[in-house]
Amino acid sequence: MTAHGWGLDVPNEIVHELAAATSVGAVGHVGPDGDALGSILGLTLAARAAGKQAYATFGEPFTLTENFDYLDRSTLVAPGEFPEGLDVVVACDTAARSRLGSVADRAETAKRLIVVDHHRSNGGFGDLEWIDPEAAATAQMIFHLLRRLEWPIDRPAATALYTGIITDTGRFQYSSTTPEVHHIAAELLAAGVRQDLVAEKLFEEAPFGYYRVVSNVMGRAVLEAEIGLVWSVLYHADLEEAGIRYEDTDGLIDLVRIAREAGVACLLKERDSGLIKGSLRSRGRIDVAAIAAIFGGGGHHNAAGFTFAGTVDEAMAKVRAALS
Ligand SMILES: [Mn+2]
Repeated sequence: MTAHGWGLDVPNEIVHELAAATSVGAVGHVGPDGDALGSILGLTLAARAAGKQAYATFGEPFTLTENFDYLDRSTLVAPGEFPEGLDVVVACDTAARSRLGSVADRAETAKRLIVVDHHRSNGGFGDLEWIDPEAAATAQMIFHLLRRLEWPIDRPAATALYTGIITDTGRFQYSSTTPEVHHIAAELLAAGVRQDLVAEKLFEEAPFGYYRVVSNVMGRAVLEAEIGLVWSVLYHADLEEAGIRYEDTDGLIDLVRIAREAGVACLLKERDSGLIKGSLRSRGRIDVAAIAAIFGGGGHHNAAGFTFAGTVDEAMAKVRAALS
């Protein structure tokens, strides 16, 4: 096997710090996706089962879509209730300190802050770091870490880790889906994950108002075939009209990006704060993390994001300039 032979590359120091800890925290990035949430819950549920005090959180806004209702969130606390001075806090799936949002200061009161992440752009912001861009999901790294620790991975923890893997691999579709990923998924299923229920909740359920939002966003999509770009915009008014929340729109980019004529897809989302959140996807030739970096954002080669203070036209002008 390569360096990715079944978790042999977990740094020993990180294993030792967690094994010795009495209290363990895990924090994910703001607006957590399945991987951030699955990683912090998987780690803390296993820590609690191993006899540790365990707390998970993420920065404000402290809200989650109902699609995650099937997850055991008994270790999850609001950012204001996340204890200070924990023995170890692990920042999961978080590419930069700023992505911790309102929980960053509290996380840093830990005796040891450990960063576990698979974003190539992660420059490290902890006392100890394990950054592996080859990992398909941070949850995959947490799985290896738990195996090394010999902490129990019961059904709730396995379900959380499975959630991270299935979301970050696009349901086992992306090139990051190695034989090892399937091997881990098999172990998680053996631990009792109900993959049929997970898939139904994550991918086959949305509020009815989502139909209108899809209709609006897909209806205003623009193809710029000469530069291989397809893009659209979600306006804040779309959400108000449909009566759904921003958190319910994570899957929109997967619809915008299907145009055969485009190698790159961009979805801009207007936030009520006046900022624009941009999501970028690539079919592989173009590194969209490099485009996101122009805006101060980051991510992966094929999937990246950024926040922009300006107008839709200004943001698209920068994306076009990067592509031309
Ligand atoms: Mn991830």
